[in-house]
Amino acid sequence: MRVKLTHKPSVVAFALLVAASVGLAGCGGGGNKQAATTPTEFTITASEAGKQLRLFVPKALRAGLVTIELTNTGKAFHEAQLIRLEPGHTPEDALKVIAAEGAPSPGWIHVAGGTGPAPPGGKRSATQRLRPGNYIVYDAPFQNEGKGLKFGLASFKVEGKADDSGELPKAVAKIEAYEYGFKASGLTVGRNTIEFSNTGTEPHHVIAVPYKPGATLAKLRKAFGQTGGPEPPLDFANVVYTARIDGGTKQITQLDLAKPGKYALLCFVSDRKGGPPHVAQGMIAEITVR
Ligand SMILES: [Cu+2]
Repeated sequence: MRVKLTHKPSVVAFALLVAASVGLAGCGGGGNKQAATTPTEFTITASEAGKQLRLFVPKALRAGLVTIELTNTGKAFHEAQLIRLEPGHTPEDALKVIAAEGAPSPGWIHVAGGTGPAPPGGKRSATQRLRPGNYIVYDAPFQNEGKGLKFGLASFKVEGKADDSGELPKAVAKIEAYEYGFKASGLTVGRNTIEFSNTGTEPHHVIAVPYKPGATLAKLRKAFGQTGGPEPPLDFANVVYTARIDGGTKQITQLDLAKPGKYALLCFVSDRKGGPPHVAQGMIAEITVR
């Protein structure tokens, strides 16, 4: 497996980030008093300071239906993976778990959606529920690999009581993830608004990658099913993906499919008990986009 979707965060980078954050002005925040059925807007702005990815995130919002809007004002890719931490656990604790990809995941850390990557100057949003708790936003897009960039990190609180009121917007295109596969329908070339649902019990995301000439589902299964196998015949220059969501949750978000043809849908997340990424357990599907 040569394709990695996480960075190994360095303790030094984190220390620098904390030091840099001390000088930050307040970034607004607070609850939104609109009707309970209207998603609360939660705006995240991302850029860079040199090689350091930077996130500007409100300090708090109320629980319930939320639209997370990521605006990339920088020159690199940015994403906003939300992670909920149970009381008594710090962002530093979470970074150690993130660094140990494939190791068992402790019970106090939960992937919680957010957005996949937005290109430089681009936007990405996700509408979903947020339950009360302490969250971090983690920004380490696959597209930035090998560029010497340091991941971005921010934290915020979701306040109030759990709120199940309101409904997610409707989406024509749907992708459902479960152990271990995908069901997809309604995807077309260009910008898709999708309902991404996780009907399993493990965390999942969906990565969509165009086939390279000569690729077949059988070749992909072989390439991803063994370590040190052949390079998967996929066009990773045109990869798009969603944030990771927990079992039993869903969100409305966007997936930009640049060109027509066959795509692989993949999941690189591991089970909470640890082990190989789901793609190595057969979590691959083929779709044809027109
Ligand atoms: Cu998965």
